[in-house]
Amino acid sequence: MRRVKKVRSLVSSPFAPLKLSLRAAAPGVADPIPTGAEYSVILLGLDNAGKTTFHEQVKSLYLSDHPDPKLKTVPTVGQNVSTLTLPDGYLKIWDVGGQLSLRSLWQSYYASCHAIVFIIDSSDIGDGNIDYDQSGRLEECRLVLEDVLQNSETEGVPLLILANKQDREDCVEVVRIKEGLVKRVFEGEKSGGIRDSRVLPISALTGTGVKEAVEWVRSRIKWNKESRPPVMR
Ligand SMILES: Nc1nc2c(ncn2[C@@H]2O[C@H](COP(=O)(O)OP(=O)(O)O)[C@@H](O)[C@H]2O)c(=O)[nH]1
Ligand SMILES: [Mg+2]
Repeated sequence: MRRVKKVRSLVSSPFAPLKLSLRAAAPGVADPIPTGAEYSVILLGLDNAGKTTFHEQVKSLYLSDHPDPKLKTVPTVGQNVSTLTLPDGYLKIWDVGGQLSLRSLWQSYYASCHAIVFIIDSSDIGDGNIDYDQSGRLEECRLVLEDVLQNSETEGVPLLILANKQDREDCVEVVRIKEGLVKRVFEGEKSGGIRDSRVLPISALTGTGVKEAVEWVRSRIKWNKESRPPVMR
C-alpha cells in the first residue's frame, strides 16, 4: 500500500518521469545521478517559436560530449529534458510542447521551476507593437505571456524573453519587441508583479546569442535562490 502511494506521488510531479526513466534505463547499476544543487528551467512560447531548436543548441554547447544540434525539429508532444552540469550546480532544461492543446500542461511545471525562458518567433508577430498591430501571432503571444506571468506560482521567477529568428530578414528587431510588446505587458495589470527579466535577441538556428541566454539564466537563478532554493539531489 505504501509503495503504491509513493509511485503515485512521483508520477503526479512533472519532474518525475526523468527520474523514473533513468532508473529504468540502468537496472542493477549504481544510481548515475551525482549529488548537488539542481535548478529547473522551462522553455515556453507558442508552437514553432524555436524552443526545441534552442534546446538543441544549448545541449550542443553545454553537454560534455557536445552532440551535434538536431536542427530538423518536429513539433514537440510531451517534453524533451536535459541536465547540464555547470560549476554552480545542475541545470535541468524542460522543453515542453507549445501547441494550444498542450499549454494547459505548462502550469504543472511552474511551482518547481527556477527560471522561465519565453521564446518568441520575431518573424511572426506583425510589426511587434500591440497598440497598432493585431496581425501575425502577436496577440496570441501577448495573451500566452500574460497568462504565464499571472499565475501565482510563477511569481518572482526570473523571466528571460528571447526574440528568436533574428537571422531572418523579415524579423522584428529586439528593441521594437521590447517597447511594443514586453514593456506593455509588464506595465499592464497582468504583469504578475516584480521579477528579474530581460529580453535578448537570438537565432536558435545559427546559435547566435544562445550562450548569453544560458549565462543570464545561470546568474539570475543564483541571485534568486533564497526565494526559490535549488533541489538538492
Ligand atoms: N530562421 C530561423 N528559423 C528557426 C529558428 N529557430 C527555429 N527555427 C525554425 O522554426 C521551426 C520551429 O522550430 P522548433 O524549434 O521546432 O519550434 P518549437 O515548436 O518552439 O519547439 C523549425 O523549422 C526551425 O528550423 C531561428 O533562429 N531562425
Ligand atoms: Mg518543440
